[in-house]
Amino acid sequence: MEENWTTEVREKTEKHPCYCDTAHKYARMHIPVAPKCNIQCNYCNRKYDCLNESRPGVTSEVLKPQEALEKYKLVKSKLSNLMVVGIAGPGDALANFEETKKSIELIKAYDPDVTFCLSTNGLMLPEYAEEISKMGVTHVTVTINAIDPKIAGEIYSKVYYKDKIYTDEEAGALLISKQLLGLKMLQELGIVCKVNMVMIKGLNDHHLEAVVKKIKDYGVYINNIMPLIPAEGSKFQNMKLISNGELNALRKKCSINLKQMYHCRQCRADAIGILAEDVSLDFRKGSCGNRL
Ligand code: CLF
Ligand code: SF4
Repeated sequence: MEENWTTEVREKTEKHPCYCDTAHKYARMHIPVAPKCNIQCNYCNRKYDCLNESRPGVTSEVLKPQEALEKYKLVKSKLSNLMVVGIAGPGDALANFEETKKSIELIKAYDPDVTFCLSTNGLMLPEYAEEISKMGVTHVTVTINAIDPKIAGEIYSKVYYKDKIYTDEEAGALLISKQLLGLKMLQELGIVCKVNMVMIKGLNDHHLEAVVKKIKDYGVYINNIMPLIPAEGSKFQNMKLISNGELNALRKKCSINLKQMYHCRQCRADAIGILAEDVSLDFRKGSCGNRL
């Protein structure tokens, strides 16, 4: 809820290119420090040395926290409009909590004013919400694709939680309960929340409106419905595509309940720059800053 935000959080939101549709001139930098994941989404295929694909889960490299700091210093020296450091994989930010925490601490010590943004499937949010708030994270994205455990069970094949593996509906129910509790905690902590959703034809496309209605009560600030990218090698690689018309019709319907994001670029885990132009190529190993 916006009434829980501090002035600083409010100002940072106005300069966050994913949370504010008039902030497109500001840049974000993803630091790919989180390779592991604690669930298996059927649409996911992570690639760690991928140069030519642009979608979530791919990166040309995985960085250690110290390397992320060095890269941050370089990017900051070249991009005066850099406002946000995001951790968006290539796995899950909270399934790699030590690396996420260390990276934020190092960058925060170097640049206390930068906005920290995390993206997570939400499984570990109840465990870490308070700590990430103390670390200075002000913006968190949770990807929620269903609130019906049966539908969720068809989207996630496995959930790994506290040394146990959950599958099917049980996996779906566990993940949903953690996501909703996590959202509630974030809201109470004054963290700005975005919920991303992957729209999957024939699976959750008719269910997402109900998801949006549900999360509205959890103080979510903005909703980002994205079309499934059927990644090669993933279980959903042959799924039918959602058309732009279908996507925008759903967004329009959902906008009655929640502010919608229309400018997502479904970016890589190492994306850098303004949303309209990923310049991460300029900062990849062996080419750092060459084109700038
Ligand atoms: Fe990165 Fe995500 Fe933060 Fe933005 S991306 S962690 S909220 S700083 Fe943005 Fe990229 Fe869309 Fe994500 S355009 S995929 S919504
Ligand atoms: Fe892949 Fe993200 Fe799903 Fe993990 S949460 S399996 S990284 S899409």
